[in-house]
Amino acid sequence: MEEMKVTKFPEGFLWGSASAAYQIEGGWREDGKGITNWDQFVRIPGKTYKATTGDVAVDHYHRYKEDIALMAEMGLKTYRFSVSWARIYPEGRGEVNPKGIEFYENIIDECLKYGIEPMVTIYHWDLPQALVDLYGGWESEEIIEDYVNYAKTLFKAYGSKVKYWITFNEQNIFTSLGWLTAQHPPGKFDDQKTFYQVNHHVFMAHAKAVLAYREMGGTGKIGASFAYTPSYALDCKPENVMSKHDYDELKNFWWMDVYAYGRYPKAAMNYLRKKGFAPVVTKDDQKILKAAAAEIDFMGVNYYQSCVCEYNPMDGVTPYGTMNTTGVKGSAQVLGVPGIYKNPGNPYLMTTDWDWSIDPVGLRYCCREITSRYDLPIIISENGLGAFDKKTEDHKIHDEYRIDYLREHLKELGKAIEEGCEVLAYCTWSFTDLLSWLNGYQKRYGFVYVDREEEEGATLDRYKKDSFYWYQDVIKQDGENL
Ligand code: BGP
Repeated sequence: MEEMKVTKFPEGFLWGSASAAYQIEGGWREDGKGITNWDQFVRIPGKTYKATTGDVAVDHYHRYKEDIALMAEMGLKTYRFSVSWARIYPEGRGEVNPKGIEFYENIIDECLKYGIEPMVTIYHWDLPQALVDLYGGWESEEIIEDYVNYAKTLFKAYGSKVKYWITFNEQNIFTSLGWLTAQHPPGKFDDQKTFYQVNHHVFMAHAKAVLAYREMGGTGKIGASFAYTPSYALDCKPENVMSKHDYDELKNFWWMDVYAYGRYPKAAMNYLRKKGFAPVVTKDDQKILKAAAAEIDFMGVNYYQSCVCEYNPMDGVTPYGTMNTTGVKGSAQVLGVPGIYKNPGNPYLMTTDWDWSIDPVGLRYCCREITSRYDLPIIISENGLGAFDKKTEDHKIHDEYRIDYLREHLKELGKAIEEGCEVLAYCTWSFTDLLSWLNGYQKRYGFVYVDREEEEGATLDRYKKDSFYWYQDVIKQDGENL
């Protein structure tokens, strides 16, 4: 298609940034908060980089005013954050903890004070451990009711102030790492049958929460955030093109089709039936998924990288191998599913120190695919660069690589908008530096540097990086200076 010039982003475009409770808050046992699955998991030796935990994180629990003041100084239009279920319901169900309700109320009010639109993620991976002990967490369909009850509590408490709701963050990631690769709680390995059933429970929880929101009169926007890794066929060899198609059905449309259409992709479902991994889906479930799909207002996209698909023979690579959690470039392995696809590197793209490909066009591809396949508005709920940042002696952080990364992605997003995609918001990951689940504190994403290492004890002071001033200017000029 003809090259388009990036013009102004739409009126009211939400320039934003994002975080998640476990990764920033700390205060892990304060004010009645219950223990979560992550509080337990990080204590298992070898699970996280240098045994890092979110016990203190970047102490946002006590410094939220300072952090939100920095957002206001930057001119942020929206701040996406998550609520920790265990602060609201320490046991996952039962008695509400008023201190938990109050904490997020304060955050929301603080945002509104500066004209920053709060965007709330209801579930960003930290689950009350009590529900795991009680019935196995997401493995039991009992959790659907508890999740919906928790979501309704948030709608009731904050519904008049919050207009953007994200039911789940990256369902595809937390379930894959939880039940296939054992890297997230509950640390199960290659349990495909449970993986698909767990996903079905999450879909039902999402759908019932969306319907509950509408029943309660919610007039804001609601949807889920999907970790979208778009794919390119290695070349025009037909079996490689088919491997891309299979990849998309199994790794992308499996989630997005359910959110947007309320049904699973057919070929993928047939494949899983043959394998004996397909979830149990009742007629009633189908109705509920369809009803909820008609009610979602956007597709949330977390975009970091694209991938390449090549046919993978039956004796080829498996989905399990070393992941780069150290920042030592080149330590990740090529993975795939025998008989279907594998994901070799892309020779046309550079990679980050954690071996993630850097592909601004991939972001545009995501938007175009969603627009043509689902015709839904889009919220880019995460996009950013994890890097080693260095603070100079005079407290400056010259992260021009992050500016380059974000600028190039925003240019492509601008083109997608020009081409007809309706994009409501763009949230960078992340505002302050924070804990990377498996990669410790050394993998930094923020506009604001936080003085802390893997070990506790540093000042936790905040310093604005060069990218802070750059994004401030982008917002001021509504993207015209990109
Ligand atoms: C997404 C998560 C975020 C964040 C981000 C960066 O998958 O939603 O919580 O962690 O990825 O990933 P990482 O910290 O692994 O670099």
